[in-house]
Amino acid sequence: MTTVPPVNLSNVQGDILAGIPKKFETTIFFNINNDVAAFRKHLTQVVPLITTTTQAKGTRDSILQHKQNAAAQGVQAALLPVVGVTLGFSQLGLKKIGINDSIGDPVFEQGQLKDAQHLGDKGTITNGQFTPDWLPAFKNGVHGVFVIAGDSIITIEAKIAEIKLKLGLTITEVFRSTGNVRPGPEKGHEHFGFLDGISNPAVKDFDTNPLPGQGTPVRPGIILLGREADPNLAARPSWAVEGSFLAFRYLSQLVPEFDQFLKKNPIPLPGLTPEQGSEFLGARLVGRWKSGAPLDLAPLKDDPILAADPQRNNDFDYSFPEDLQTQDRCPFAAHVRKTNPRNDLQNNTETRRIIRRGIPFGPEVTPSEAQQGKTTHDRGLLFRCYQSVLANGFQFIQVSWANNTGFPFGKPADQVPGFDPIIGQAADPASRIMGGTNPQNATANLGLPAEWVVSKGGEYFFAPSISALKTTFATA
Ligand code: N7H
Repeated sequence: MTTVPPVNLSNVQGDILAGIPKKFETTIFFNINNDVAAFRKHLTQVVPLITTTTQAKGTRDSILQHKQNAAAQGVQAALLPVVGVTLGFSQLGLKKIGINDSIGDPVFEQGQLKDAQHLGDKGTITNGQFTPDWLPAFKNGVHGVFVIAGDSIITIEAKIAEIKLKLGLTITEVFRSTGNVRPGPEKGHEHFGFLDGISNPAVKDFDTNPLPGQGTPVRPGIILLGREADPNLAARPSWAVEGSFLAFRYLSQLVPEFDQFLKKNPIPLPGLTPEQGSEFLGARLVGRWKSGAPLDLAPLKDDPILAADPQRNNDFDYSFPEDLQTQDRCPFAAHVRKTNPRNDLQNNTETRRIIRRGIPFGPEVTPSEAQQGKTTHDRGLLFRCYQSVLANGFQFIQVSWANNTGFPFGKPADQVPGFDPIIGQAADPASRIMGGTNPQNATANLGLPAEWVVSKGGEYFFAPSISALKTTFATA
């Protein structure tokens, strides 16, 4: 048996395992122009700008230290200027560069456009050909993506200018989108209002101190190609080792419409005001309260102190004695239960784990949108996640879990779990239902009249290791 070396953290891009600290983030999609040799030559100068895991972890540690110093002096910590860069290529990009050997992932190789219908994205069929309702940039295909994250737009723009100066006329920017952490008390919350970024798996060789609820760290090959437990280890070319697949999705969110739905359908529990019933319905759809407190630990009432405690806010697995067969605490189809069913699946879910990054985009809901219950400004989530096998990670979670009304399986026959109410996509919108939203009437189904998260496109990218960028992608 061959032994696979441990992960070299200076070789893996920083966004994958550590995440780059950010208040703002700009995603730039680009095409490589015809002089590919010039692109590869100029890329040599860009590689040193790509953030490694060691650097991203170092930045996180410095920020923590800086905050602790400020707290010790009783002052508010000023924002440290930080910026980090991630680079990925689509299959079209690999082809353009002239990298023709298979990377061992058919889903990546076909690209997201061909996967759109299978994912459940909406579109039209003309002469048997499906065209999704996507932004043009994603329908035409892009070669690569830069994600530039940092403390401010100014720092980010300066880094973009530096990258563009080095690449000169060898690329054309096709599309960009800038996201930001939401203001004030909404910091860290996505646009529906729920705290995000709480649960990601710990990864062996990187997370030496997993938090309660992260469980046994996943083996690195679940996220990184060519490392321990990569299911397609044998199929990987040497340049793919320590890279990861980045699934990007531009997801618009219909926030005023979502809020109206909650308002119209409060859960009628005795003692709850209509407002509290609506808030409870929101929590039942997501599986966490807006504060982040999980329903499995706080089933009837929000618990902001629990929500703010990283030692407790992820420490649950749906295995209270009554949990696996009832929806008393958390509906089977709640978003977080669908996308990480924890103990609902008796067999190990290690291969289904993904590392989520991403950031909200678009303005806050305006008073007139809120009043009319209608979106007039585009807002949502620039979603991305990392995994070593797309068919096990993002694609599987979306298609086989979120879109699948029967999942999680093995529940009481009279209680169909239903769609994931946040990201589930149905070919027939009339069939969108979710069970168990009312804990006192578990067999009742709630109709979900709309998909409040709308895919406007995306692409599958490969984020290579630093050494592969230097030796295979760039040329001196
Ligand atoms: Fe989800 N939301 O606000 O409702 N997600 N998500 N997601 N999501 C999570 O646990 C949300 C999307 C996962 O380990 C939280 O960090 C929204 C896609 C997974 O318990 C919240 C959108 C996919 C988890 C949201 C969106 C996933 C998760 C709780 C789109 C994959 C971890 C915070 C606009 C296909 C589950 C947290 C676990 C958590 C929301 C997209 C997957 C609040 C609004 C596309 C695996």
